[in-house]
Amino acid sequence: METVLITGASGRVAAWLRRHLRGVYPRILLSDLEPPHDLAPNEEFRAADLADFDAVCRAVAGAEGIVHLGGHSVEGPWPTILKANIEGCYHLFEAARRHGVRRIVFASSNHAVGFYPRRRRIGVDHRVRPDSRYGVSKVFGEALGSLYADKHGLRVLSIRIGNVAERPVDHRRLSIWIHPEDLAQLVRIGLEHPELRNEVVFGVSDNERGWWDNEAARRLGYRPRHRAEDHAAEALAAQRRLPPDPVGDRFEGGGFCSLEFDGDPDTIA
Ligand code: 15L
Repeated sequence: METVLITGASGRVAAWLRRHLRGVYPRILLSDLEPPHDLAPNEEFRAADLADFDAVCRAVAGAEGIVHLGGHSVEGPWPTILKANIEGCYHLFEAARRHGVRRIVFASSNHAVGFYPRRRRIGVDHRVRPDSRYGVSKVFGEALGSLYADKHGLRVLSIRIGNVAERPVDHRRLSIWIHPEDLAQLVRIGLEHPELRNEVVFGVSDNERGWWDNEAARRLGYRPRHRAEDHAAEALAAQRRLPPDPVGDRFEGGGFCSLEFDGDPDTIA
């Protein structure tokens, strides 16, 4: 693969990915509303608002693979989620189809399944349980990936990312954390694996306290190099400084579950 487009290129996750993918792909296209401040010689910035289909087409032109990190990255009001994550994701897949892009790696999220209780171990075949409008938009993106793979032959990897950071920052993150280097490994699988058609995997490091069966990723060759448990003492100390969250502490999605919550947590089996 010669030319890869990264959307959401000025964000935190993109900055780590660009670092870990340096030297892997000869030409990197970067799109976002504003340029990152540190363009490398093989990187080209293309400004694009995901809500603007023509701008997305211009950003996509010439790419063979796309890493779609763009959009709104936390819970937000419906108009924001609708524009950035629903319409924006559709624009991205449709622009990719029209421009002959071969592969898309979609940054899905653990919030597609955030309402599973923490004691349950789940795999990618369990039904979705979004914990927010944001989580619903990630389910939508995975569904688009499935449609474009089956109908148009695009190769798609949806990565349900836990929490990307250099270290896990609290108790919940000891289960869902992914080191940027491990995320880069999954992204490369999405862009390069010869047998990939359409898969959903969990974006998580080798975490002893993990909740997810990541067999789908293992089958594609994923071998995470980082372990949350190596940082357990710091993460648990940080957790002790946080206030309790009676709803969020029961479910995988944490604080996304307790936002606006007025249901009955005891009935969520
Ligand atoms: C996500 O999907 C968000 O993009 C990120 O900001 C974190 O909140 C993460 O989930 C998480 O669950 O920790």
